[in-house]
Amino acid sequence: MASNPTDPKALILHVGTKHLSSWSMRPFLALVYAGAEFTCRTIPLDRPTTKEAILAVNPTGKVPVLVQGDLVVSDSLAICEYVAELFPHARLWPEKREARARARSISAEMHAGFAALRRDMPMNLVENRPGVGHTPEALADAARVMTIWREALARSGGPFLFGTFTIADAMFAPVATRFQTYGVELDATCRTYVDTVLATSGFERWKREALAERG
Ligand SMILES: N[C@@H](CCC(=O)N[C@@H](CS)C(=O)NCC(=O)O)C(=O)O
Repeated sequence: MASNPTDPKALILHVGTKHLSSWSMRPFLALVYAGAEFTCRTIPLDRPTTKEAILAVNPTGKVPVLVQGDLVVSDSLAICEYVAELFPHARLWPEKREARARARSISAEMHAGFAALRRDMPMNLVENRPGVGHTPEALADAARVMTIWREALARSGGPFLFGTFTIADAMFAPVATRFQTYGVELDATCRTYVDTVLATSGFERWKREALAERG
């Protein structure tokens, strides 16, 4: 739901082109899952005006950025953390301390790593490219992701990594889309998990808006 952007407490999430911006998708999913009212504004990526447009809302020059009055929260994971604090009822981190530590640990690993997977299979929601980008480095990253998923799902019993949807699922959602569009081979557990993430209302809404943006 859109908030009234003139309200000083209104949340405005600035994102990059939706079918391409994997970093932007993550806080969007967290906000939707939390039931937040927010306005989402897209800054088109890869244009001569992109940098200037982003710098007008975020001095780091990156999207996503969440703006609430004079508060500017930059970076996908930091925004997810803020959303978790704003909407504690949504339990965007697991309730149990150990599970929370595990969820934060794999979210940080996702945030800081997997460069080859990002480089060789960049997120693109509107192009199916099975077999493309299957370099040894990217497949090694994919194998590590699947190990993370299998371990978390075995411990929690699913359907999400820590039972219910958490920030960890938001962080890995763009990888789920890549596995689908690039045709990465998955076992039954990972296939079910990918299908679960892609069936969330947050992802469906992001994809719908991504397609609408393309016209
Ligand atoms: N670590 C940042 C990465 C953000 C990022 O790289 N965003 C890209 C779009 S997905 C961006 O702003 N690109 C525009 C640019 O660098 O000019 C995060 O987690 O939010």
